[in-house]
Amino acid sequence: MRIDVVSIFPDYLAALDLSLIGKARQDGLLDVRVHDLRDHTHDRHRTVDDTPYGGGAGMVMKPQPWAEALGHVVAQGDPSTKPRLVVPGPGGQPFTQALARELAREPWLAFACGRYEGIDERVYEHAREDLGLEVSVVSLGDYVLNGGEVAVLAIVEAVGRLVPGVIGNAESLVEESHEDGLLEYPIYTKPRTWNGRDVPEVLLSGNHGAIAAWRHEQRLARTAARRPDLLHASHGDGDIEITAAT
Ligand code: 6GU
Repeated sequence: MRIDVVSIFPDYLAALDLSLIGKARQDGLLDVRVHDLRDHTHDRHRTVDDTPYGGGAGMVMKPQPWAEALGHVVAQGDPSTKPRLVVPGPGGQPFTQALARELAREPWLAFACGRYEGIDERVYEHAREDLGLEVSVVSLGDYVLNGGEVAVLAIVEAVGRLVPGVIGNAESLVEESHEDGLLEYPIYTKPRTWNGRDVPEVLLSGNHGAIAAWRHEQRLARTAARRPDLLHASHGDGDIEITAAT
């Protein structure tokens, strides 16, 4: 998968050299390219923002550097392929495991990191109508970050680990929180007694049926306590509502 990221703080994305994603880049599974938006300005001050029409607090990112940067990214691919453009922002659709799976199937993603109050709306229209890109505005949750960079780190990590080959043991991907609508069960390792606390007896029993039943109960209890909203969420894409608790 190819991933382009445009930002005024390219150093923020240095973390993509590390850990699993860094390894996947070394292995040639992910081709990540980070671009400095200011390389597409032409004034002495390398200006990327200006005051909002209609008034209001904060600054708005100017359309011209964005149009040029996106044109530069698109021009790097062959004419038949285009990236899906992901713009992180608190006003976007929620980023979920389902969306991560969807994005992991794309051959090419481009991320536009906004700062300040956001990017001039005409950039989105330009990307869709003139460049022919599918544009998705994506939010990590109901709180405000200062810019899209931290969100891109999260999204690329969540998506990158779903790209075939990035995680050696594909089985570890299925037994995870949010893969089937319930949170994960509690886990333990050696020693059997630590700090006066014992590992739950059932896990030492060797009774795989009992262990599976205990883990399922734990998942339900934990989901009810921490994320009751998940217990009544509909799953899948059909018209039948399946309740996770059943
Ligand atoms: Cl994706 N971006 C910004 N700037 N703030 C956020 C967010 C994203 N998700 C939640 N808050």
